[in-house]
Formats: sequence, C-alpha cells, structure tokens
Amino acid sequence: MKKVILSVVAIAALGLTSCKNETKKVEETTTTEVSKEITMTDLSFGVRGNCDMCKSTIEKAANSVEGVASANWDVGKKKIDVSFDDTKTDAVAIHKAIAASGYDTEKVAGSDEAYKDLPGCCQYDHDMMMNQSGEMKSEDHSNHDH
Ligand SMILES: [Cu+2]
Repeated sequence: MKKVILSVVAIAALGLTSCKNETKKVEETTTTEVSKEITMTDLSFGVRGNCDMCKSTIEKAANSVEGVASANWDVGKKKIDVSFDDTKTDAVAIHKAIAASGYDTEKVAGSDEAYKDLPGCCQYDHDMMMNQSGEMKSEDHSNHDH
C-alpha cells in the first residue's frame, strides 16, 4: 500500500512542476515605449478682415486659445495659419475664439456684438471672399465678380 501512496505523491509532484514550467513560458513580455513628444498640428482656414488692426485682433483671439503655439493671418489671402497642440485644443475652439472677436471664419460666423464694436475700418464686408490661396473649397464663392 505504501508504494501506491508514494507513487501517487510522486505523480502529483511531477504534475506540479510541469505546470510551473508551462507558466514560466508565458511570462515573456515586450515593453513598448510610448513617445511623449508634443506634435503640433498645422491648420489654415479662411477668416474675413480688412487691415493690420484686424490682423492683430484675429491673431490675438487665436493665440488666446490654450494650446495655440502660433497664429498668422494673411490680410491679402484672408486666411490664417495656426499651429496648435491637439491634446489641448482643436480646430473648432480656434474657429469659435476668432468668431467671438467679431470675425467670420469658414466654419463659424463672427459675433455681431463684437463686430459692432470693431473700428469702422475693420467692419469688413460679410460677403468678402476668404481663404484665397487658390485651393478650391466647396463653400468658396471665388467665381463671383463684383
Ligand atoms: Cu481692420
């Protein structure tokens, strides 16, 4: 009888060790490094305006959005180039900030209230063409000749 019990114990012990060996194989892990580099998103879109005063108002509005690194409005093209950190803000927030300062963007109409408070020379024409870079956009009315 003793022999039988011993052999059962031996088999059980073997079974345990073989299980341990199997689990060890699974423990191979690969470490993936997450890059924390901040990548800036560049965006450009049409914004209506007349002059250098408009330029500073529009750029100030865009720069006031947290995450915006730079903003440059082109008075000739009626277009702004913005560089921003897309983990902190997005395009819609920038459009809205500019619209709140009284200026129309491609996507958001400028605040009427703010528009009325703009200096006379800055009260731009709401039908003005914008984003005049040669790129054709669906909402572009550049074929209109006034
Ligand atoms: Cu102006």
